[in-house]
Amino acid sequence: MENFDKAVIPEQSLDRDCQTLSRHVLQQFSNFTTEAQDVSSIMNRIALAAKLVSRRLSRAGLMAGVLGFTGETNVQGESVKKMDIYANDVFISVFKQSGLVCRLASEEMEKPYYIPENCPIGRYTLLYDPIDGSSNVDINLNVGSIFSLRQQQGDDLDGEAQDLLQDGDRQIGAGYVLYGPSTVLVYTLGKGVHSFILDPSLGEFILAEENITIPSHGPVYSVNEGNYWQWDESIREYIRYVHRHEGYTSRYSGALVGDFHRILLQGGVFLYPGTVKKPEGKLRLLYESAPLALLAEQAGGQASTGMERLLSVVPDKLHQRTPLVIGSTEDVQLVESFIQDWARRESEQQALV
Ligand code: AHM
Ligand code: MG
Repeated sequence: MENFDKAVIPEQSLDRDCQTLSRHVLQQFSNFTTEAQDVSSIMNRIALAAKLVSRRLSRAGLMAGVLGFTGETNVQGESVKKMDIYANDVFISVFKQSGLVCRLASEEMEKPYYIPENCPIGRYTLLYDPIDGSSNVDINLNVGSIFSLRQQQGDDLDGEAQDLLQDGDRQIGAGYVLYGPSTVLVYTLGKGVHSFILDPSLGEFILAEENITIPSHGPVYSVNEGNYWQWDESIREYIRYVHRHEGYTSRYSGALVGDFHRILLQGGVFLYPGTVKKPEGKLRLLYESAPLALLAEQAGGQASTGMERLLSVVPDKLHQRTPLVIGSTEDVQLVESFIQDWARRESEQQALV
């Protein structure tokens, strides 16, 4: 008979159970500095916002006023969902009176939201997409939130937030929350990529996997093929290539966070190229593509516009869009080779005219 008195608790699982997000964030810093404490507090607030959004999503179909559109259009010209507004406001409210961030910039707001009471001390700006993939909300499929943390530079007295118009290497940290069967938070502070799962019984994000690496190649290609008719010939050539070769499989959920998460864990490539209607693609650089690009690189993968490294792109405006090719190194490079070969052939032909 088993001796229950001497039950051995494996050390690894005890340690894992205790590894909360805030402890993990502090461990990313070598000293217990003000910066370490601030960033840890910011991550805690993001985690709180994620819990509030997760709770509302889990009961969305049971509550009035959660699903559907507000009837408004945002600065991007897109129809706004009630969940977009709720989640946008949640991020604002968790950072009010925090003394942590002075500005919040999001997909849902034309200009950054200033928190004047934080401004004398808040040295950071949070950029975020409160609900990514919001077309999935009403049908109970996965959605996400994306965030990016930058150091504020200068006083921004004119309220134009010009200092945000810099390349993606300026990000101090980035991550996303995936609201799926479980709620997962993935983040980087430039020292690897780590994932946490929300344990609803504890109300805590608990470490699931440290130092995640993207396989150098994967079978998945993730793209909205309904846009085929609007793509450049280079992208069509790439899609014909994967159709004609064994070993590829298509997965596209309509929510970037979910599609990226699959690729982070299993390898492959996600692309949202330019289209006839949207030559710069659909995805926004500062709070969608650049944070995921930082995660991709930190996990050993790549992110590109097709023509250049995504993290090197300097935007002209807050809501700038860029084409995005992201995921496993070999797969991103294959897509790039189609785009760049086509561009080279085009310019050679032009030179002949
Ligand atoms: P959103 O943040 O307004 O929801 O838009 C971004 C989403 C991405 O999550 C997703 O990859 C893409 O838009 C889907 O767009 P499409 O329906 O054109 O394929
Ligand atoms: Mg989005």
